[in-house]
Amino acid sequence: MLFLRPATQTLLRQATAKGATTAYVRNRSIVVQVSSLLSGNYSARTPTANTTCRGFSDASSSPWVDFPMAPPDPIIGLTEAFLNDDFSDKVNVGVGAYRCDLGKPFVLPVVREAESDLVAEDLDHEYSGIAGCPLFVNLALKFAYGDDSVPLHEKRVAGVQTLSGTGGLRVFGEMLHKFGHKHIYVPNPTWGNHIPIFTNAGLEVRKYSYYENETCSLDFSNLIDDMKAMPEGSCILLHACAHNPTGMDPTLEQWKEISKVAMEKKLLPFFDCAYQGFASGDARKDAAAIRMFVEDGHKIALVQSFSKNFGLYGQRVGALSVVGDTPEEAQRVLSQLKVCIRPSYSNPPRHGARIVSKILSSEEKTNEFVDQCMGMAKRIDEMRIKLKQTLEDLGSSRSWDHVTKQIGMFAYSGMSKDEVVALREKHHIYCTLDGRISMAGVTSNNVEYIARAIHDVTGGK
Ligand code: KET
Repeated sequence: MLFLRPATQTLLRQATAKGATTAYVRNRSIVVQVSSLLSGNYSARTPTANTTCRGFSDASSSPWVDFPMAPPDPIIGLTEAFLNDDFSDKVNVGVGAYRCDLGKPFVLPVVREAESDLVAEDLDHEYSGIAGCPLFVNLALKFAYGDDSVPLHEKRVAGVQTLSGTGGLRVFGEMLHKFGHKHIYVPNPTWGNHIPIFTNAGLEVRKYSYYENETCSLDFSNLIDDMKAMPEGSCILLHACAHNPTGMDPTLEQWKEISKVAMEKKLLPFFDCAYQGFASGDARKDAAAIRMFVEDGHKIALVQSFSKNFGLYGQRVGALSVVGDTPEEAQRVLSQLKVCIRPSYSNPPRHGARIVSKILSSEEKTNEFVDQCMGMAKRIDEMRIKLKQTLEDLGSSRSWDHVTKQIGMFAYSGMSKDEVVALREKHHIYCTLDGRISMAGVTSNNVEYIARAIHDVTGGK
C-alpha cells in the first residue's frame, strides 16, 4: 500500500482532469494507473529500460502517446464544426461575434478610418511596456469609469492592457490566488469559459443564483440570499451589462441592492465588461453599474473587452483595472499585475490598442463609434422581434417573449440539449448546448429558416 500525501493526491487529481492516465512513482520506480493509485488499489508494472520521465513510453513510441483527445471547446469548437459542414444554408449562431445583415463579419467604419490614420503615421513595432500602452489604458478606463470618475482623478486606479477580456480575467484570477483567495463566485449560469479560466488560475469556482429558468427572468431574491451567505471578503464576479448567456441584467434598483449587500459582506466586486454598448445601445450608459459601485465606495476590479463593441475580436484588446484606496496602493497593485504578466506573455500587442486609442482620443470619432455600436445593437433587436414574431406566426404554443425581453448579443432560448442537438444535426444550425443563440448571427435572410427549424425541433410546443 502506498501512502499519498493530500498534496500529492490533489496533484494527481489535477493531472487526471488534464487527461493523465499513468503516473511514475519515483521512490518505487514503478508506473501505475492514476485511478488505481487514488483508490489505493494499484497494480504496478515496472518501467521498461526505456521508460522516461516524459511520457513513460518506450523509446520507440512518441512522447505524446499518453495524450488523450480533448473535447472541442463548447463555443469556439462550434465554429470549427460549422466550417466543416458543407450544407449551403448552414447557420453559425454559436460564438458571440457580430455579423452584418448579409451574414458577414463587420468592421466598424470608424475602425477602418483609425486604421488608415495609423498607416499614414508610419509607426514602429517596438515592444509595449508590460502594462501595455499608457494612452490606451487611460482612455479605456475613462470609457468605463467615466470622465468625472473620482478615483481616476485621484490616480488611485491601477490599470493594465490585457489580452482582451479573457487575458484580463486570467491575470486577475492569478492575482487573487497569489494573494490568498481560495475561491471566486460566478453567476449560475455564466460565460462557460469563466470556469476553466479561474480553475486554471488556482481558484475554486462557486456559483450564486442568477436566473430562473421557469420564468426566464433574474432570480433576484436567491441572488441576494446567496450573496448574504458568502464568506466575508469573497470575490464575486458580476457581468457589467448584457449578461452572457441569459441576456438578463439587474435593474438599477437591483444593482443598488447588490452593491449594498456586497458592502455589508465586504465582498470584492469584480466586473466583467465584455458588451459595453450592446445592452442599451449606448456604450456610455452601459457602464452604469460599474460607476454606481465605484461611487458607493467599492474597491472594484474590472475587466474590459473591446472585442465586441469595437469589433476587434482577433486583435485581443482589453484592460484590467483595480481601484485602490490611495495612489500609492494603486502603484503597488500595478507592480504586482506586471509581475504576473511578464512571465506569462511579457507584454500585449499594439495594433488593436492603437485603433481604440485613435477613436477614444477624438470626440468626433468617439461619437461615430457610439453611433455605429448603436447600429449593431439595433440590428440585433430587430432580429429578436423577427425571430419571436416568426415563431408565433408558425403557431408555436411556447412563449417566446423572453427573446425580446433579453438584451445584448444572446437569446437564452430555453431549448433543451436534445433540441439543440437536433437543430444542429437536422438543420445545420449551430448554437451552444445550453440553448444560447447568438442573435448577432441572425440576419433578415436566415431568420425564417432558424425560426422554422426551432419550431420543428421544439415540436411547436
Ligand atoms: N467575458 C464574457 C462575459 C464573454 O462573453 C466573453 C466572450 C469574454 C469575456 C471574452 O472575450 P474576449 O474576446 O477575450 O475579450 N464571449 C464570446 C466569445 C468566446 O467565447 O470567446 C462568446 O461567449 O461567444
